[in-house]
Amino acid sequence: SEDDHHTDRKRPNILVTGTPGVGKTVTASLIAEKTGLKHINVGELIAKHKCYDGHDAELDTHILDEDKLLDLMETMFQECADEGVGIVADYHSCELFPERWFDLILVLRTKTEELFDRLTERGYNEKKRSENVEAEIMQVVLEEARESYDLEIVQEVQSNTVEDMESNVERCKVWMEHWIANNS
Ligand code: DAT
Repeated sequence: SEDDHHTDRKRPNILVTGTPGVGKTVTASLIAEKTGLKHINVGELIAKHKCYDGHDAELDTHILDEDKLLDLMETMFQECADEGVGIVADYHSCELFPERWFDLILVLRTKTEELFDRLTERGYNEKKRSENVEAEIMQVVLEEARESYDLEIVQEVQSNTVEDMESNVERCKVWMEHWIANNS
C-alpha cells in the first residue's frame, strides 16, 4: 500500500526545519552536497510554482495553496523513491507534510541575539523580526515537530556558528549511513 511505501525506499528523506534565519537552506544544501540527497527548498518551490491561494492583506503575504504544494511534492517524492534517490527538504513549518515522507526531522535552533542579527541583515522589518525571534524563543517549530512526528525521529540541534553547521551536516551524514545499513 502507499502508506508502507517508505519501507521500500533505498535512501532516507530528511526534513530540515526551524524558524526563518536559523540556517535551514545553507544546512540542507551542504547535507545534499555531502550525502548525494536531492535538496528541495520548499519555499523556493512554492514561489516557482505559485502555490498561492490568494493574498492576506493584513499580513501582506501570499496564502499557501497546501493542496497544490503537496501534490507537487508527492510526485517528486515518488519519482525520487523510484530512482533510489533520497531527499533533504527545508521549510519553516513541518505539520503540513505526511508523516510517511520523512525519516529524520532536524530542528535547527539559534540563540536570540544571533537570530536577531541574521534577520536584521536579511532586511526584515521590526515587526517581522520580533515575531520570528519570539517564535524561536517559544520554540514553536520544535513543538510543532514533536506533535507531528514520532519523537524518535525529531532531533533538535544548535545552529549558532559555522562549527555547529559543520557538525550538523556531519551528524546527518553518519545518521544516513546507519539508516542505509539498517534498511538494506
Ligand atoms: P533559513 O533557511 O533557516 O531561513 P538560511 O540558510 O537562509 O536560513 O541562513 C540565514 C543566514 O544565516 C545566512 O546568511 C547564513 C547564516 N547562517 C545560517 N546558519 C548559520 C550558522 N550555523 N552559523 C553562522 N551563520 C549561519
